[in-house]
Amino acid sequence: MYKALRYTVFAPVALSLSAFFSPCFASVVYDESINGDLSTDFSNPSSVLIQAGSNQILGTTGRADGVVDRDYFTITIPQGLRLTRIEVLPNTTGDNIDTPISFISVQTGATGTNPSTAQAPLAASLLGYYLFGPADIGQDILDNLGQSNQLFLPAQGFTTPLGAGIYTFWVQETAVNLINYGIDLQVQPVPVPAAVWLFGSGLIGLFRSKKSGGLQVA
Ligand SMILES: [Ca+2]
Ligand SMILES: [Ca+2]
Repeated sequence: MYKALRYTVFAPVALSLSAFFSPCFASVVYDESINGDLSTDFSNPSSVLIQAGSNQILGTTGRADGVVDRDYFTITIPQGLRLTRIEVLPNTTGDNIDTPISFISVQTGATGTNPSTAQAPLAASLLGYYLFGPADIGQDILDNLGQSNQLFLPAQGFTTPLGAGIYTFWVQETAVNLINYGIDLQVQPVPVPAAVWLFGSGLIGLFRSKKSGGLQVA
């Protein structure tokens, strides 16, 4: 009985506790200066492997020799995890010639939307989009993406966090030069329901009582 309980009750409790108390170490999962340019093809995004905790993506976008470098990548959030925050990293420069903001979007599925699609249906195909830049460094923009259903060209919108599933991101800057960007996709375990916590706490107390010669399990 205790062996089964260890996996059904104690394991998720321990997972949640470790996630709560563990320090948040930065972890770079994709660096274009090392791993190469993220796919510029909306129909074939790069796959980026993510895990619980920090998932930093560092890249460049903008124009190189007059050609826009779009960056598309797909992540898979497994069952039991969820995307809670997207933090803009200090390397983000934005367009330092004009308005210092760049485009980012997220949508469901493993492919992006053809960027030549008319603006309204393009926006409607996205879960959310946002214009980010140096002013957002250290800030969470996942909630901004989620609120883009309120914009003039509305996306679908969503409430944070984003649960298990396959998602494709698109990052783009149309500046005449290349700019740097960095985002940290922060993934956390889905919290254990309160009822399971109470059940687990009760069993732990029961187990201690039994070991001390107190209350016996029938
Ligand atoms: Ca690219
Ligand atoms: Ca790039």
